[in-house]
Amino acid sequence: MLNIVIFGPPGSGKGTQSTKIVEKYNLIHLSTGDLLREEMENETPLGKEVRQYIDKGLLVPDEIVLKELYMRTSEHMDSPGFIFDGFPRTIVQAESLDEMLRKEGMSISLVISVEVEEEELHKRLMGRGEDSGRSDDSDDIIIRRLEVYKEQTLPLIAYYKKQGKMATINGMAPVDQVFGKISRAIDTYLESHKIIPVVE
Ligand code: B4P
Repeated sequence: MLNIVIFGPPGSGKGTQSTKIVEKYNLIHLSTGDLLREEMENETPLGKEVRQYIDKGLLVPDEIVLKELYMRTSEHMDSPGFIFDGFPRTIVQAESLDEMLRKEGMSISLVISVEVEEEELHKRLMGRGEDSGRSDDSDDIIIRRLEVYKEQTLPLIAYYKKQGKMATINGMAPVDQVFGKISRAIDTYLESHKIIPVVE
């Protein structure tokens, strides 16, 4: 199995690149952001609860995200692998993911960290806000999300570096160029572990 975590600050292009990775490597895409937004759009009780956090630029509590993620992961255990997009975002989430995979005889293969300068992140998210109308893509909320990223999510870099799983990619380039670099990192991993990707 090929299990990839795509990691980076808000607006670094995790969702954009995940779509391309899924197409090329035939993985199951699990975006906690998309799952939570789906609940919000459907106005479920869970959706109403998570909106309070997302609209303030805060992380949704670990127990909610973990429950949602486990449910979706368990539906696809026979797949060639997963791309975890925007998850984990805290050390608790990372430890729980490792534990969940371990119980299934699996582990994280590779963590792709996409690095983008803060000014560019702000510009991209403001641009997306204009097109998508996403409630968390407004000026002050973007600033809060970037602060939350630094406080709660950045420590994961050390966590995964210690495991020797981190590939750092410069995300300050057009989408296809960033994808080229990500593909090379994944292909290098596959070659060195003698894994043949499942392509349909
Ligand atoms: P997410 O849905 O994960 O969204 P994101 O981090 O804002 O965006 P992403 O990095 O995927 O950027 P994208 O490709 O769209 O999280 C939203 C919220 O959900 C969080 O703030 C949190 O509240 C909650 N949440 C989610 N997961 C959670 C968890 N695990 N725990 C707790 N809470 C959680 O790209 C952004 C824009 O840039 C787009 O407009 C795109 O077109 C553009 N772009 C992308 N790549 C580009 C490039 N190379 N050049 C120029 N523009 C580019």
